[in-house]
Amino acid sequence: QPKTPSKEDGEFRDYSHSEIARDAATIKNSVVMHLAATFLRTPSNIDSAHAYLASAFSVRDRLLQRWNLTNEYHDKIGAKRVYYMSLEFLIGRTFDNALLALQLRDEYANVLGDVGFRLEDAIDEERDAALGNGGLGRLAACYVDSMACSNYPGWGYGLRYKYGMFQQQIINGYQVEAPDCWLDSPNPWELPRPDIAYPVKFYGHLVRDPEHEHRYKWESDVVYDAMAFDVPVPGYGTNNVGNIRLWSCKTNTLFDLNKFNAGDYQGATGGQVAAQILTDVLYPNDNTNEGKELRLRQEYLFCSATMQDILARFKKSGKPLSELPDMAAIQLNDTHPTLGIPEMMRLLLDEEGLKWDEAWDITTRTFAFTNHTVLPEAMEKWPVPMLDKILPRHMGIIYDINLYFLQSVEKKFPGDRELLRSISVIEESNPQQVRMAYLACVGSHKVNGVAAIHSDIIKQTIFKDFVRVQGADKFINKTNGVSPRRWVNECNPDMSELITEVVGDRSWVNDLSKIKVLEEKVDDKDFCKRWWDAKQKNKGRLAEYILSTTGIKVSPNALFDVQVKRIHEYKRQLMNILGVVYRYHRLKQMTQEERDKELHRVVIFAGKAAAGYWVAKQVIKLINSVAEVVNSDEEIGDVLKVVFIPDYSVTAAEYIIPASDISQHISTAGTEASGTSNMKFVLNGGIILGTVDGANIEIGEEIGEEQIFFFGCLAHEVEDFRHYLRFHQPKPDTALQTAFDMIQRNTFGDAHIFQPLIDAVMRGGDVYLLSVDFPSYIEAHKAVEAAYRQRDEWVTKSILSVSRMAKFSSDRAIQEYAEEIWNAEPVPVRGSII
Ligand code: 7GP
Repeated sequence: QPKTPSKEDGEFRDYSHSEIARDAATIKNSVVMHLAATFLRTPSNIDSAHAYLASAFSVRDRLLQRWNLTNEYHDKIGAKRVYYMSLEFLIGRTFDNALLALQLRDEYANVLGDVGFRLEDAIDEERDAALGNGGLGRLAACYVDSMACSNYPGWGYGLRYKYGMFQQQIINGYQVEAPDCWLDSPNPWELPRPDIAYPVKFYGHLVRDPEHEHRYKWESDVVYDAMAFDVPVPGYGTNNVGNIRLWSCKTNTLFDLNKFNAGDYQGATGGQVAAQILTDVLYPNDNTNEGKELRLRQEYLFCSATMQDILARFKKSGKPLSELPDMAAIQLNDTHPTLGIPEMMRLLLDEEGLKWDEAWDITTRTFAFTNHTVLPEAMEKWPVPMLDKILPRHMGIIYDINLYFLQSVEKKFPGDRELLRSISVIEESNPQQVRMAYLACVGSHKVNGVAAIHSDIIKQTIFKDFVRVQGADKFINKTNGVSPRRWVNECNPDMSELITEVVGDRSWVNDLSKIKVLEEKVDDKDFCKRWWDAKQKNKGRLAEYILSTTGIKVSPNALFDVQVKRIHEYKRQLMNILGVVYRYHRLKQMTQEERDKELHRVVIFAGKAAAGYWVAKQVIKLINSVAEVVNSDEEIGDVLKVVFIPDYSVTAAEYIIPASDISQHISTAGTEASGTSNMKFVLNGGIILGTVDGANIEIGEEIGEEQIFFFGCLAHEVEDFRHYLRFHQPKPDTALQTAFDMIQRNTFGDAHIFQPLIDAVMRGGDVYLLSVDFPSYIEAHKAVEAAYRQRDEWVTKSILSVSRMAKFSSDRAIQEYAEEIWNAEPVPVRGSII
């Protein structure tokens, strides 16, 4: 009688037996085998693209073996699974990450060397998986990375967009969007799973079950098949491999042979086209909501396939549905996957035949929800008529959820009609709208913000009434984090070597608290010099990247001043470039002798603007116009350079972030929920110039305020300033006025183009408070400059900062989620593979 394996019984199978050998000869054989059998090439007939592909496929074999073992193990011991649902996963490249995780980088470098290629060139052949816009999507990628590395049985769920984040070209200073055809070449990092597919219905009508109050049959002819693609997530230094399951719309069954036979060729493929478009494109909106019908259908396809998959996996365990919350935790990455809640209800009521209360209890104990923004323009709302037409059953369920919820509110606060109106999931506008954040909140047992200040703000604003009704305990904070694997170890090899030397080994990569010991090195002159040199080398690497992408030559000896993120009014790239204009003005007023004494500076921008976000696109044009004039001004030379690096991406960030001396995180206080690049910059030895906003605040608390340059008004002051500016003209200080004047004198080309940007400040109520914060912004820059001139102290700041950044590892964040929200435990796959 074979015994049933249990959690305690970790050794029930020795996984090391089936490990593919890791010796040089075996690896070489596998690369050569893939060259021949997967790509029809021989070692004497390859280019670096095939050198990359063959080695990537070989690495993938090793990863997939562990993928299988991990999932088999978790199934067998009945581990509780965590599902991170996100419409965005901004993964970037995988090859180098996988090599490091498997600790096979040197081995593959040698094999490639044998056939005449450099590993670095092979790595450069990989296209980014850019299935996300910005912070929210990259956070999801860091979180699945941490789940794998910390051995949580966690999966990501998302959509496999055929076209990811658009490619940004800069033409004549303007952003021009081109499609990101990232799947044009073979993608080693995804596995098509045609065996795993679920039907997803749209439209149609409902037939009520006369026997059961809450049971309906939903009939519709519009049914699409969502098919799974699995993306393995390498766990660093562990046997565990995570997974991101991405859905793609299957089209082959939709070919209409009858129409084809009748000669209607377009009609024959019409159904396929309609289905395909569902998972064709990522909506390029960051912190905005467009309310498009196609987007709603994407969201539902995603949610329905995911819920069906989760339930199917759970049902294999043979346990009763009431135990689902003990076996699965579902985290909603903002409101985009909120339809998962009514979809889970539909499956439990209509398909499984559960009673409402039972289904609702299971659902709310399984779901939790993360909010990522307080910007009103980002709040998802769907018109009731649209939802009712596309998803009639879900509209009915949402009405019922709301009805029972409002009844419970009425019981607690009898007669408070204003409260019922403001807390209702349905907004009484014309047409009525479903407030998705409210639905997500009602259907979840925990709601969290992403930095301390942000979690406080949501309790005082959008969820204020919910705190009253449901209690403050439901609303918690989970400060964001970033993966030390990608954002230090992979992107900054030289600094990583130094850290490893001080720690004694590379264990800090999975336990960032170990970097604390760096602090002891601040008085070690030799170490400080090597720290500085590592930064200089990174700056040299970025200078080359800038030259190759923009043609602009910059000196690594200048101060590198970086702002890279989505272009958005609240992030205030406009304030940055106006500061540059003012600096340019000052430099022009000086004599050559005075100028020679100035600190040389390279101001670096990168970031994409949503295709329909006109103001943001004008800001890009202004930056490029200023850059053109400043960079070609011979009087100015190397004293000031301005660079806009096109097509910002995860890979570009991996070059840019390790090379910054200072980086700017200058959102109007209270608007940036957290920010995550701020954490990456500091972890790479850069210093922050920022507002008292988002995670900047907690970074300051951790590293000490001497290590960070804060400026600007505080979040609690913003409302009063805005109120004042609604009725009064802003009073720009001389610096800001000077910048405006320079632009208006056509210094950077036709001033008309830029007038709307000035008007937004001077006539549009200055919503983002540029006129308020500009004077302290300029002062903060002066303080940065003075500090940078004291090289020793600067290096001390840099080392101290890094040593105190342990909190901002995504491993810490994931552990908190697991303990306080998911009630999930790490389940390391035993054996001795590594
Ligand atoms: C972003 C926030 O703007 C950023 O502050 C935060 O660090 C990041 O999420 C991760 O939590 N939000 C988005 O990217 C976004 O699109 C709207 O939010 C749903």
